[in-house]
Amino acid sequence: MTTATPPGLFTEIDHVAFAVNDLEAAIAYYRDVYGATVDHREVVESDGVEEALLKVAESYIQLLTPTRPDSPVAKYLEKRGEGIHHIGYRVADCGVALAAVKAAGGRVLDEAPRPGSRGTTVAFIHPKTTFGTLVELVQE
Ligand code: CMX
Ligand code: CO
Repeated sequence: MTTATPPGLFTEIDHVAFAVNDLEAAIAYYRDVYGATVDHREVVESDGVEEALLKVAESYIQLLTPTRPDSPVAKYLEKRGEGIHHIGYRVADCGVALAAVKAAGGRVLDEAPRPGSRGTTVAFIHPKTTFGTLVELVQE
């Protein structure tokens, strides 16, 4: 008799996010060197970021730059410099995934799912409880 493996919470990698000082320069670099083009641009005031999403197959590269000094991305650039800021994992239901993280003792940064960019529903998990990487749960 075989035991069915329960389905995982992550359905796909939604995006890999990079903190950059100069959004236009980063967009030009990805276009000129890799031929990657912007699929969507947005200012997310609640997060204090301007972002560009470059589509790669079914996932995105998310280039992020701060719009104000108290933005989480401004703090990141100041402290750690440019680099990978977070990973967005696509999930079928953000509320269900967030509840699973909480049940496992994870330190969540959002008590409930909230709006993200591109019309998504998201929740963040603190990097100190995810082996060092800020995690975003993304429901399309
Ligand atoms: N990745 C990994 N480690 C990070 C980090 C990141 N992105 N940001 C901060 N840290 C580390 C710091 O280096 C620091 O480590 P040490 O204590 O070892 O020095 C620690 O986490 C700081 O933790 P903190 O004081 O609790 O938090 P900060 O004020 O530095 O803020 C964080 C960090 C993750 C809580 C904050 O950035 C946050 O709430 N992020 C969620 C929202 C967000 O990032 N929005 C922008 C993206 C929006 C989008 O994707 O569209
Ligand atoms: Co993101």
